Amino acid sequence: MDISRLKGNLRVRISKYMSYLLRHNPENLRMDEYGFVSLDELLEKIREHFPVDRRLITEIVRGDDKGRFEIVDNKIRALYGHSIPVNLRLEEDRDNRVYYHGTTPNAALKILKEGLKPMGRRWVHLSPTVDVAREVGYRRTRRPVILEINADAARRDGVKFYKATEKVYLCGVIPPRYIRRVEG
Ligand code: HQG
Repeated sequence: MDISRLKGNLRVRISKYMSYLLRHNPENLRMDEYGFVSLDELLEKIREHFPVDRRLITEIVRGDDKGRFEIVDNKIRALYGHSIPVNLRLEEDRDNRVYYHGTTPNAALKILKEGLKPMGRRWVHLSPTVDVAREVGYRRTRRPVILEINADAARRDGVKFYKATEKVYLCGVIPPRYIRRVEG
């Protein structure tokens, strides 16, 4: 990846680089089947590009507004967003009766016809509230469309939803019959 193109302050750029390595391309890092790499190896790799120490990495992880990463023992992984195959072993969520998905008007039209698909990632990403979905949508458009997923009905038909973080839930393909437009 072209590190010089990463935008934001130092912490944001480091976080984006971590997301790149842990979600999409670990390069020479050894990653286990659950998506974890050694924190020391990651640190060494980030140091090739940024002046960091272990404390800064743990601060970035702890202070992350979306809980993007998880540190367990001396290992670190991304909790969502992967395009590479990993077995996250997340807990199934049976509490939320609906989820939301914020997207562009164009994508929303397609989704209502074909269903929600993971596209470039391993899983479809859903939000627990309209507000969170709106934030996700704002990444791509000034006028996000918010779709509601009827999780109760989908679960009855065998669909499973997994909690990645407080703000991100993951699932496989969602057929259009469980999806309706609620805003935008
Ligand atoms: C769309 C960020 C056409 C889908 C965010 C989305 C999130 C379809 C795009 C997390 C489609 C995929 C994930 C279909 C889905 N036809 N378009 N059938 N099905 N789409 O980035 O959910 O900051 O892979 O609506 O905040 O936008 O990186 O998914 O627009 O939490 O931590 O295809 O990534 O978090 O885009 O975002 P993405 P997403 P981070």
